[in-house]
Amino acid sequence: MKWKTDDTIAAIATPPGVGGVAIVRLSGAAAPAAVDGLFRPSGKAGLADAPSHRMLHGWIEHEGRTVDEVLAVRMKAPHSYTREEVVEVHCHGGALAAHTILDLICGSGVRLAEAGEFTFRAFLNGRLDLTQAEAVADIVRAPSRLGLHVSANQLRGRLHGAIEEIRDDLRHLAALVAASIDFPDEEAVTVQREDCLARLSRSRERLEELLETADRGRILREGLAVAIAGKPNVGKSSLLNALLRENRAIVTEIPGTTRDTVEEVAELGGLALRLIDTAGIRESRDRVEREGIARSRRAMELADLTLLVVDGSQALEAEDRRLLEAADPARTLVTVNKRDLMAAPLPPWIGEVDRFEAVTLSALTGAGLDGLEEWVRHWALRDERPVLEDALITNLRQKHAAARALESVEAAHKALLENVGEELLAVDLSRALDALGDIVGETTAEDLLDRIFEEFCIGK
Ligand SMILES: Nc1nc2c(ncn2[C@@H]2O[C@H](COP(=O)(O)OP(=O)(O)OP(=O)(O)O)[C@@H](O)[C@H]2O)c(=O)[nH]1
Ligand SMILES: [Mg+2]
Repeated sequence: MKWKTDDTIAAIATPPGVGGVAIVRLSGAAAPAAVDGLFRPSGKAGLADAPSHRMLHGWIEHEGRTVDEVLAVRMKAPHSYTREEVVEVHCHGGALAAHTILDLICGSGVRLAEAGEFTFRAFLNGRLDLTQAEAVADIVRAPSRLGLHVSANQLRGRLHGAIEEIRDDLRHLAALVAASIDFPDEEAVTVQREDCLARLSRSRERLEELLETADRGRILREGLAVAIAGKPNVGKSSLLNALLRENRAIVTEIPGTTRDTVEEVAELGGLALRLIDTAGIRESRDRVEREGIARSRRAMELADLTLLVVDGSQALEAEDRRLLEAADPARTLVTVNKRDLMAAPLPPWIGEVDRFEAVTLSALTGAGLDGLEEWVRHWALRDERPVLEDALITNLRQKHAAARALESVEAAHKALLENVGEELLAVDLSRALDALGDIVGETTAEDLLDRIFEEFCIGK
């Protein structure tokens, strides 16, 4: 591990800029003494004698000069975020007071914390598992109300708890298998075969359920990437503007107006949407336009969902048809635009696109926009309730590890059914347990841990 963990670290925990309060945070055995060296409490006790979690009022002084009026609080080990001695100094906001205090503290044998180092210590000292540490970073960056909700649940240990339940079953099995190998006469696995099969089935089902949540978990955490694509002049940029309720992208009656992709975030009922308006797709000789079109195609490939916009007041053209043929119905919504110009509620060609779900609307008047929004929200969340209250897999790291665990549980199940012997069963179980250990951070490789904690901000 790249970080030393037996020293005391300090950082400013609040964001830079002018504000009411800034917080300098320290963690490690030397924290109370380091602050006491500068702190003149207005009461009797300094931090060394202070009860845990009690705010003390006083002044930070250095060489006879007053630096700031502050509140200082000590959180005694192990009742702190890192489980170490933690001290926070709440001083006035703005850059100077906090920086001066941090400077003075670091002069007294304390070093500056790296990004994520407090949370890393919390993880190392067993205060948080890896899923909870990831949730801390996600809460700081949550793009939407639902994203925050999902991450807060994860911090409370929803995913951790779900993984631990599966591990308990598998550990129990692994112990039985080990006993059977050591004491073959007692035939522990044979005697308890039904129970073993039941535990493996339960673990498999639970892992399958968890893996099913992975895409929605990620979408809630990061937001849903939505490409708005189609041939030129069908109203893609108008739709972006309508969804944003703001004139963000240029709209004109000239086909080929949008040259480059335009990305903006909108919030839809608590869900973050990353909307990507794209250049209209057609054959073109213009070099700039061709590059724009290549970007449009890439945006469609990378998006979770594509709104394939078609002009409902016109016949389908070869360009529309090509796009429809290439689109994946599972993640494409045919968005029939310019409803205000249509003679009938549906365009005459609607039967030709019945592989897809479709909505009709007018980006110009806003009619039908709510129907589109409702559809998108439902597509992303399906039945919102159970999803939001459940344990969710929220990132690729967790998803890959869960998939590995499932594979090994399935192999173990097969091994038991086919009576291939306890040794092979033991291998499968130990692989499954390792994969689950990776999710919670017990068996995770050091360089991976380094990378995860590097993504945190300073002071967290
Ligand atoms: N009547 C009507 N006109 C619309 C509607 N949506 C867009 N338009 C008009 O269609 C023209 C093209 O709109 P844009 O939003 O620029 O179309 P686009 O698909 O982004 O076009 P490119 O960027 O060239 O690919 C403009 O004149 C819009 O005002 C609609 O729902 N009804
Ligand atoms: Mg456009």
